[in-house]
Amino acid sequence: MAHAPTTVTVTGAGGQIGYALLFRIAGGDLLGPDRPVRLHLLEVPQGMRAAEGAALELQDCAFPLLDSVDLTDDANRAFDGSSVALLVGSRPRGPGMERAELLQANAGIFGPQGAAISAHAASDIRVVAVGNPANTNALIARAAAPGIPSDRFTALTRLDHNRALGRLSEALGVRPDAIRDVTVWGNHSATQFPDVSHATVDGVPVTALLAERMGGEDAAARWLDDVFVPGVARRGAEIIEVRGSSSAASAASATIDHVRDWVRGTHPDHGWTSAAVVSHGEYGVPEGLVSSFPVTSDGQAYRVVEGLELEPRARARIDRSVAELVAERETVEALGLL
Ligand code: NAX
Repeated sequence: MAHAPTTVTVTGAGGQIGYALLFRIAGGDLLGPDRPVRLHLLEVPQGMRAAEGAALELQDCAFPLLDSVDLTDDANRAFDGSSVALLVGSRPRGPGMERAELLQANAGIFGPQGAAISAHAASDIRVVAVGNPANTNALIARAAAPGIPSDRFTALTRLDHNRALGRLSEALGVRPDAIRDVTVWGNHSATQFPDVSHATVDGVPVTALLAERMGGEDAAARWLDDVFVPGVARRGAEIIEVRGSSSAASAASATIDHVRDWVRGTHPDHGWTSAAVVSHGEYGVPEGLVSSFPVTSDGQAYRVVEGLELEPRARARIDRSVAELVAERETVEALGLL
């Protein structure tokens, strides 16, 4: 039997990630080749013309799965009947802007969007915050939607995860999909910790393979500390330096991966992936924070992979990133926004 169209809402649809995302969604990459989609695009008035242009191009693609495109600057309409909400539009950090100002400006976007989701979305709504500061934006949206189960609110760290896979693939000379059980922990920020201590290729630890290729365990450990971890965390800045603007196609692709694996389920043969989800206290991360963890999905919810041993150095790095999330939450609370 043919499926009814699923409503997918994209905020910031006139921006550069939006432009890279919409055509992938309409082409069937997000939900599958048998799932028609109804696109709801939310923009602010300044972004509306760009979003209109994208909508014209969507029509010109004649995608068989694209049921309709609705463009609005009203969040209540944008989230009406929505089953998937991609929260991309956000307030970027302006020159001289303090972190508290940035958090406040974005709370003014993500709070009302959370409330509109709560009031109008479909009962199976799943939300991913892409716009930065993504983890705390997801926390704010969730706080404004108390009636929706907390496991429906997530933030994107899949781009960081994919960046880690790309870098390891290059270093080891294997395909990215041959590497399993890499984890990105913590905040989508410079403090994030991409962790390979449980990662394997064909059952062989990645750390052992790196040692073999780099002439010993010390050299491999130095590469991980000095090149890999900061390189993954700084990749966004590197893209800006080289490309002249921030990651767009890779961010859109990671957003597709995040939702596709959530909705269709992760494959046991491929191990886990990384996503920022609401903590229930796993690995000592304070309850309620939206922090990145190793996760799998059964097609319903992302669940944290529990019981992994953490070396003291990994523990310290995770604690540092989580402390940053705690500080962001405290700032938002102090501003009376939670
Ligand atoms: P752009 O500035 O190209 O697009 C943002 C769009 O959002 C604009 O068209 C703007 O009009 C719209 N917008 C602003 N406020 C809005 C609101 N209240 N409702 C609806 N739309 C609104 O930015 P782009 O490069 O697309 O990046 C979007 C966000 O993704 C930024 O916050 C960026 O920092 C973040 N990123 C997050 C990543 C992640 O891994 N979590 C990686 C890529 C990216 O840096």
